[in-house]
Amino acid sequence: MMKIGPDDAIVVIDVQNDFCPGGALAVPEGDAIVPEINRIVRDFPVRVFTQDWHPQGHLSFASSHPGASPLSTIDMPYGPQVLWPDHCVQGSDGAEFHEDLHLEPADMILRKGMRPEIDSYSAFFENDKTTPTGLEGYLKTRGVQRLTFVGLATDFCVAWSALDAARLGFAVRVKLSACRAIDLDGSLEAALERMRAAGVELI
Ligand code: VGL
Ligand code: ZN
Repeated sequence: MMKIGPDDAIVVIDVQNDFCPGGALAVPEGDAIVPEINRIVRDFPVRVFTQDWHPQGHLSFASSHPGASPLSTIDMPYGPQVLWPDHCVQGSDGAEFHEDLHLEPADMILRKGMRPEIDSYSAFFENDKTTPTGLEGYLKTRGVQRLTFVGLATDFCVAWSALDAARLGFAVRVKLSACRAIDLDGSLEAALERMRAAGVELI
C-alpha cells in the first residue's frame, strides 16, 4: 500500500482509446492498467486526468510531413520531435478515454497538445519546455506537494510529466504497475534512468 496524505494528488496520463490495443498509436497492454487505476484513484484527495487532444493536421503527425515515415524523428524549432501516426484527434473516438476508466472521481480533466505547431507530452509544459498548461498553478493552489503518476505512455507523456513535476519542486512517484510504455529504440530504459536521476521515485 502507498502512503497517501492530504498533500497528495494522482495524475492519470492519457488513458485514451488511441493508446490502447486497436488504437492508432497502441501501447502494448495499454488497457491492462485500467482496473488498477480505477481501484486506487479514490484513495487520493486530488485527482487529475489528462487527455492528448490534437487538431487534425497537427505537426506531430507524420502525415503532416510529406514523405516522412511514422516514428521517424525531425527537428522542430523547439527540438527533436518524433512523428507519430495520427492519434487523439479532437472529437474522434480515439481521443475518448477508455470506456472502462472511471471518470466520476476526476477533479480536473486537462487537455494538452491543442496547438497545431507544437506537441505537448508533459501535462505541465508544451515540448518547448516553457509554455505552461496551467497545471502547476492548479496543483499548487490546491496545496498539493506530492504527485503520483500513472497512465500512458511511461516513456513519453508519463516521463515528461514526472520530470517536469520534479523540476517544479513536487515530490514525484511513478507507479509502474499502472503504466505501460511504447519503448521506441530503448526509450523506456532511457526514461526510467532520467527519472531516477531526477529523484523520481519509481514504485
Ligand atoms: C503520447 C506520443 C504522442 C503519450 C502522446 O501519451 O505518451 N505519446 N502523443
Ligand atoms: Zn500526442
